[in-house]
Amino acid sequence: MLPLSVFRPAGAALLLGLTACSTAPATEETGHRVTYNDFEAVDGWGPAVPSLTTEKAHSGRFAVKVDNAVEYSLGYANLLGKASTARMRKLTVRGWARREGPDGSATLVVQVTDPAQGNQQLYWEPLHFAEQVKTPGQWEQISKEYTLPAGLQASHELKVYLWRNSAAQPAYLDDLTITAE
Ligand SMILES: [Ca+2]
Repeated sequence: MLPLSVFRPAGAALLLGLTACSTAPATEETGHRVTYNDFEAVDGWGPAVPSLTTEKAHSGRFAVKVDNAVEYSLGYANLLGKASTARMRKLTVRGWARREGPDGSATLVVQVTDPAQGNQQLYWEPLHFAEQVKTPGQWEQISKEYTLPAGLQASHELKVYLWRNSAAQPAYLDDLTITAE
């Protein structure tokens, strides 16, 4: 047996590791980060954001919400060439989501359009809350990989946002991270 003192540094390192993991996504972040938003620094900047709310938040005070009055949340929208210098083949979206009732139709949308062609839709893929947000009234981690189609160009636009869809009760999103490979 090794003397106990040998184990102390390892034990300390393990504790640090556990502390770090408690706030990190459960799944390892791969690729490079395109963007992150905890919605804490949005209030008061630029035009009013109807989806910004302090009703519920996973981090800090703010999250975004969709409900009967707000169809789409504040989202990420950027040309692919600005979102990433490398060609994106796969996107991973991670975040924390919450729905207030049994209706799980609220949807996190990943979309690519062509602004030069009247925003023609080139890609559209949903993450239905019903698939991953199992318990109403609780924050749950969501995560999905999106394989983008071949042929997308730097001038095409990536959009990621929360859509009410037909949800009868409010749905919330916070701490959104988008990574690309
Ligand atoms: Ca927040």
